[in-house]
Amino acid sequence: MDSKGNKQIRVHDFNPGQEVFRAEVISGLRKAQKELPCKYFYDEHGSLLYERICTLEEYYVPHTETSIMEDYIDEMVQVLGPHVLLIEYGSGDCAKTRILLNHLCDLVAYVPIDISREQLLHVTEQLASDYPKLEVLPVCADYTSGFELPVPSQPSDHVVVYFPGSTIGNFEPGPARHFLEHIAAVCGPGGGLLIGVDLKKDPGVLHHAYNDSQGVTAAFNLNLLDRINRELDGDFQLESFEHYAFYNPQEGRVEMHLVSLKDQTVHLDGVTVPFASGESIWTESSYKFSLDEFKQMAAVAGFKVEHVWTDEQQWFSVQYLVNTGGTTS
Ligand code: AVJ
Repeated sequence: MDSKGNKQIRVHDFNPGQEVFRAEVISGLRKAQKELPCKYFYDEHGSLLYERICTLEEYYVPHTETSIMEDYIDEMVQVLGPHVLLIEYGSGDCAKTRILLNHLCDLVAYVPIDISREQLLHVTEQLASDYPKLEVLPVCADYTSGFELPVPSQPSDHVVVYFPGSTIGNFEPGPARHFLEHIAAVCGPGGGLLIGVDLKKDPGVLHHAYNDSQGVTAAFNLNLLDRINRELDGDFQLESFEHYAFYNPQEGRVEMHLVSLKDQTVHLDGVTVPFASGESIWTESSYKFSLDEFKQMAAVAGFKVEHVWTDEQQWFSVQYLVNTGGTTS
């Protein structure tokens, strides 16, 4: 407790830091197909823009996933079992997590992991006041690299990792499998993964979801260049780049790019990056799965699909996978 009687929040900090950001930006911009890691979208401003995307009707992911959670929460609680230690990868604003927190009454502790320190602190404060009895152990980390999990004060029956939003779709297929293997190790035998998985659907629906009429997704994409300008002393002219997103049916993914509108040279931190007119920086992939494709990938990582919940249109799925205790790869 501090002098005002507030609980002190201790964040376990494994944030990659500016050096790693700089190195990843420079190496990405030196590739033949220029690219930037999508995890860097989520600075303070980017996290706010992402929250705005999540309120758009066209971006069907959050409202579809939330309604699946609300419709089937009783079944989910049954399937997850008692005395769970809940770990969330990429907790963000924790909107969907609250549905779980409200219904998993004998939860042992909740470990939100996020790359955005500001948001993590803010959310932890809110949870502390809304769920005074719940032990919340925040971890600031890039969960694609290693970090240590905090130890809760009570023992748990098993670990459940929560990974909503179809963030798994932001990984390329190989890394996605490895990431699932890593989660299987974190869960241990008897543990499970509650995961949001976006499904293949009409490309027109996908197109509107990533090209919203208010331009919020475009602003979200362009904020990455603005962040590089601010944090790495870059001189990207934002008006000389354009948001471009499309569904690639061959690869089963939505790709987001930033296209250079002219021949130009950009500088950052002493590095010069040339752009030809029409050349793009690939900033995000968002893979869409069939239920069968996902089941196969999960199996290779050592998970068995225990339960699948979907919406009526079969646009999105929430799935509970259990660790079968040994990978088949
Ligand atoms: C929800 C983080 C997976 O790929 O759909 C939203 C983020 N990008 N609009 C997705 C995103 C563009 C996103 N994730």
